[in-house]
Amino acid sequence: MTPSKPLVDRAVGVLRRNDTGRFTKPGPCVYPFQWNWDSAFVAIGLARIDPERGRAEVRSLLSGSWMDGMVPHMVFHPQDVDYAPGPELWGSAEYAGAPDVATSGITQPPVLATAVRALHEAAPDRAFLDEVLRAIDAWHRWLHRVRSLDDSGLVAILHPWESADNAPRFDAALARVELGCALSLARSDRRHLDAAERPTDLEYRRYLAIVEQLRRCGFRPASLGETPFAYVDLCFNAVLAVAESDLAWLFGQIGEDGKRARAASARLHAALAECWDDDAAAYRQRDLHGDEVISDTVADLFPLYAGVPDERQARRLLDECLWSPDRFGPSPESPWAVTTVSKASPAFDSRRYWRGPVWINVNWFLVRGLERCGLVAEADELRRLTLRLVETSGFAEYYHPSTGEPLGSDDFSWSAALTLDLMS
Ligand code: 2M8
Repeated sequence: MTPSKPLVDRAVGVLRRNDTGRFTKPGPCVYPFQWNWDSAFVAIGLARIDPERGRAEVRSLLSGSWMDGMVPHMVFHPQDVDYAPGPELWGSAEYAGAPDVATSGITQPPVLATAVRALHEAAPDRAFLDEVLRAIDAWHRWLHRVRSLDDSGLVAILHPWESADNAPRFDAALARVELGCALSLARSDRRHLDAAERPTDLEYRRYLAIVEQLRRCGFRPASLGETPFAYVDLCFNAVLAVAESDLAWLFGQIGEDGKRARAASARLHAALAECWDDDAAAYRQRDLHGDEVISDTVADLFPLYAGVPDERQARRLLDECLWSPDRFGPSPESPWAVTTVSKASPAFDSRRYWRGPVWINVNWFLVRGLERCGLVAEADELRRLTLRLVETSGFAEYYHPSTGEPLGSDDFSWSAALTLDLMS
């Protein structure tokens, strides 16, 4: 593909403007701190234009690592900014093993190893690998140690903020979370964005109630069954499967065999394959306190990203779900894909955050997945559609699937960064 110069320049401009010098803000006003997978996506984009700056992004994220290995979902580098709920929600300084910088007490999908691989492929730097691989390995080990459910290798998320916030697949599990939370419901997002594009106050009260309960056990529950919210998210697990395989590859680059990571990836791969539902042509999700279900959200398709489906399954997943005009794919009335929730689902909402709009990171994962499963022409088609969307509507946080209207934050870093990767 021939890169269109202005789009590249515009994407680079967004990353430069959101660069605080130490880390890249996800968005100019709404998201002024450092988020975990946002920084990984940013580093994937920076690999294409400025690998040295990409390495700095990784370093600053890892400066928030906890002693036990967790890389938190947010790092609150000291700044005077308008953001709530901020560091006081988490009170990380009160907990043994927290870093000097204030952070959240939960994590996010581990895209980081994949970002480090992208940086290394763009500009090999052995010293950098020596510097960061142990910390990433410690994070992955932490996930298996602290978040494993059973021998399957699948891990649980303990908060919707560890994946796609208000996605309908979390509704039933979230509804079981008891309210009665003492924490204040201050929300800076409402000062910048339309309420119809964000989670509701009731969802926020439950998010805070989970944090309040997690704080009581120092964010490390003795048993996952006793936590207010625990969910086997296929997006998170597919990301981990790929990250483990990328980490094994990176260890190979420094002459180590990466055996643990390779085995973990293979185990996750096999466990994800077991989630296939042949009637639905998609994968089943599991709430720890409920039954396995087809959630009708795009996460049901995420094992594709890890190359899990066989040829027949990948074709069916594509035809019956991902590219189906009535489900997640483009249709004459709704030409922008992939929707984050099936259009056939009663929960579908074309404006509200993770409940329907199109997200660039989701499309990026799916392009990689289609390629991994040998559906190269289909990957190209999704890549073209995604680039047309950013060309038409700019680097929004998310997009209305019928009109392409930009929604959420403007000048969104990961939309710009992943555009750079999709164009290369
Ligand atoms: C969103 O999450 C934050 C809370 O962590 C929010 O809702 O305000 C999510 O889209 C999350 O995936 C993302 O990392 C973060 C920053 O872009 O925003």
